[in-house]
Amino acid sequence: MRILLVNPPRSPHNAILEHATAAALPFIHRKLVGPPLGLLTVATAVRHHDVSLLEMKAEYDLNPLAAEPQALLRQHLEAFQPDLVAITLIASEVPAGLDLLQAAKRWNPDVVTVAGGLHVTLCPADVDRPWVDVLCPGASALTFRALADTLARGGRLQSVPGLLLRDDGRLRPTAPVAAGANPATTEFLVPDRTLLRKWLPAYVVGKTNGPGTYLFTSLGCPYRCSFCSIWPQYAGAYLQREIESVIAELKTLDEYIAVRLADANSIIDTTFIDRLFTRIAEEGIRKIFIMDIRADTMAQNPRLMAKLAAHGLKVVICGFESFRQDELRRYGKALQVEHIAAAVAVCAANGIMLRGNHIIPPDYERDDFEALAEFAAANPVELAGYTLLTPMPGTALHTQMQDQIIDHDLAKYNMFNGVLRTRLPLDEFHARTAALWAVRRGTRVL
Ligand code: B12
Ligand code: SF4
Repeated sequence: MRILLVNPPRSPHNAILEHATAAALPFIHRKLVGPPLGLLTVATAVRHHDVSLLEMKAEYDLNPLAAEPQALLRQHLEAFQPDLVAITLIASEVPAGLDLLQAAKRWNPDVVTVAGGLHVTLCPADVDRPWVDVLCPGASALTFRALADTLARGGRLQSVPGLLLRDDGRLRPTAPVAAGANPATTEFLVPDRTLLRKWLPAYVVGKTNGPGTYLFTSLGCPYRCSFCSIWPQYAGAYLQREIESVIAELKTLDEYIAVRLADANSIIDTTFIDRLFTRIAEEGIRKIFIMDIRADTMAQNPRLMAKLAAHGLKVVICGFESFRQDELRRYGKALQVEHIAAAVAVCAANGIMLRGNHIIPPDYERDDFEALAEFAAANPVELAGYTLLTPMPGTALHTQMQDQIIDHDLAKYNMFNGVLRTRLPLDEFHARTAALWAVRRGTRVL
């Protein structure tokens, strides 16, 4: 089987960026690119076939001279002549991804088109198009292997569990996958990073002088924030890897200088992470680590944070979400506002760069923007982010706010576009959010 795996381009829609002043522009990330860990895991599962990766985020998003995505795909189709084209989809990349699968089908109607990833797991109906032959929801690398192997030997896909198959114009499920499969332990596959060699320079993080990569130590999250897609993706489960499996993977990452733990939450089990970093030290593994850590976890575990910093933790990404307790409650975010200031202090004390993200709800008025700007200036971090409360399809928030959605174009569901009815005029709402991006390190450059 010749299998082409496609990481689609980022959605170009960014209303915050469009409304930004020159002072805020440099801080709003537009071309943030990282290795597609899910697709690389899928690649490992089918490594015994002939596999090619088209990484459009590196190939297209970062290259102003690149051909348009459809033309790029066409070049790859001609050069590689795949039998199967598979794509990974998050919400905002669904429209572009569907167009690419349609182009593949037009190029050769015999090509089998497959969609997988987060959005396929949460909302398969959104991907139901006549030119999409198969959906692979869930952590489906091994399902995809069974699919490819079955096609290769001329078998019937109806015999492969875990698929949604187009049959007589409709998507029909095959048998469910066996219960108890665990993609973090028994079914863990080391992502095939060799497919990324060509794009390594695209993955240089910040001012480091080498590429970075991602690695997960856990999947899912035990918390239940209403706006979050991650716990619905794993049906509420939290799956942790084994420490020695993480160490073994880290030992394969010689060409990478930085490692971002792609966990929803890098620290749920403090004992696990403490032991992991003891082992990292014992093995002499030296990396710049980037981790997503909750503010309360940092506030309550200053000694652990100091230990992680001593062994390479340099950047923490943290969802502050709100500076108001009632808003946190509204989002189902089990966090105390005072933990934010404490987390800022813990990071400052340990030389850790903190990226804190605030969520802007649609009912914010001028006073609310002003109050948030004051809070952000009083709690300085290396880079503060301000994204819009977005009812991602498949989340509890989407169900709660359905009647307030004014824009259903999935390409805008990347947290940078207002899709809910706002109190302020939408242009002003975007402009005020954009202006907040200039509030950093305690300085207001408004
Ligand atoms: C790393 C990461 C990134 C990286 C790069 C990701 C990439 N693929 O290029 C960076 C930092 C660049 C990034 C950017 C963005 N991200 Co992001 N990101 C993540 C993060 C932290 C981890 C993803 C991951 O690697 N998971 C581990 C892998 C193994 O899982 P997986 O990808 O789901 O793949 C498995 C299955 O889904 C399935 N699968 C996946 N693809 C396919 C394809 C086929 C064919 C098959 C068969 C199976 C299959 O099998 C895989 C193996 O089990 C998640 C949050 C999280 N912890 O999950 C957010 C997350 C995916 N990102 C999100 C968002 C919104 C974005 C941005 C739009 C943010 C922004 N405003 O700029 C951008 C745009 C996307 C981009 N790529 O540039 C949201 C998506 C929400 C949604 N419902 O769409 C998430 C869930 C974060 C959140 N808090 O909500 N992101
Ligand atoms: S926002 Fe963070 S803490 Fe809340 S459910 Fe999602 S990953 Fe977990």
